[in-house]
Amino acid sequence: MSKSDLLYSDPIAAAVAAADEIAKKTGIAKHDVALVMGSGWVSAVDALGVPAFECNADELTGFLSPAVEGHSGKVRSYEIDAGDKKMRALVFLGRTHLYEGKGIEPVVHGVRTAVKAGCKIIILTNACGGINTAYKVGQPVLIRDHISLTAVSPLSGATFVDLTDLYSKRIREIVKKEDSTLQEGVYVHWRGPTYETPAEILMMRTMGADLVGMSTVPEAIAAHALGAEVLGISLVTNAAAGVTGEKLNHEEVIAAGKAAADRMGSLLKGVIPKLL
Ligand code: 8IG
Repeated sequence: MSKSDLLYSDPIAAAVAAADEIAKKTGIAKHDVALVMGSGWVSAVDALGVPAFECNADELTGFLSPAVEGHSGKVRSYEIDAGDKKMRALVFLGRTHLYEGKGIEPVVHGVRTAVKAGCKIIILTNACGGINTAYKVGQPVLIRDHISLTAVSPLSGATFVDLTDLYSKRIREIVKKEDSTLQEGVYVHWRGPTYETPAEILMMRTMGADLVGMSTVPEAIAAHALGAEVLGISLVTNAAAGVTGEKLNHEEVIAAGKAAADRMGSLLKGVIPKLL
């Protein structure tokens, strides 16, 4: 059986296997918090200092090779000073998306691995389109809730999972204490790889959505189902289709991410020690 067969036949066993490999490679039995760095967020992680460990994600059971520019596909471990104690952060630089067409399992494998590696808190970052016309490009927004327009769940079987506090209110309050200018919004998950039409953006706004992107939602569900607390932060890197009349492009996303990296980095560095 190849390393990715296990991902599809028994995804939880694959996550346990990858978590064991991380513990062996890092020499750290248990990590505390995981961060998934989306497009534009990768350089924000520099604020956490020098990693204690780094490997390519595809050296671990179940991880696919990266597909998108700005997603380098590395797994890192950081030691974080949290007053009198030390925390261990597991960082994924890049993620797998539904639009890659490999199914839902690889999309949620990173967060499942993180929970099995001990992480009780999962921080999901992304770059997204702003539907809410009050948002500016370069603005971070805390995800308060989501709408799944893919309706693809990482879960199967008759276990019914409550999602009323999916994006932990406790953690959102901690983050807002760190930066009182932060707003909250509702994130819509769109499969992609096409962006929306202007008519679809109008539909989403009418439904009560503020942000739109192609990630985060399946990972939040998978992490929550395994008992972790979830924080979602979106960086608005473009106005959604039809909002300004401009066309959308990936270079704009990367540039807005680079411009906001310092602010996002110090936000994460400030927040992480207060989470446990
Ligand atoms: I960055 O406008 C980024 N990701 N669906 N729509 C969708 N995903 C995105 C967008 C956007 N911008």
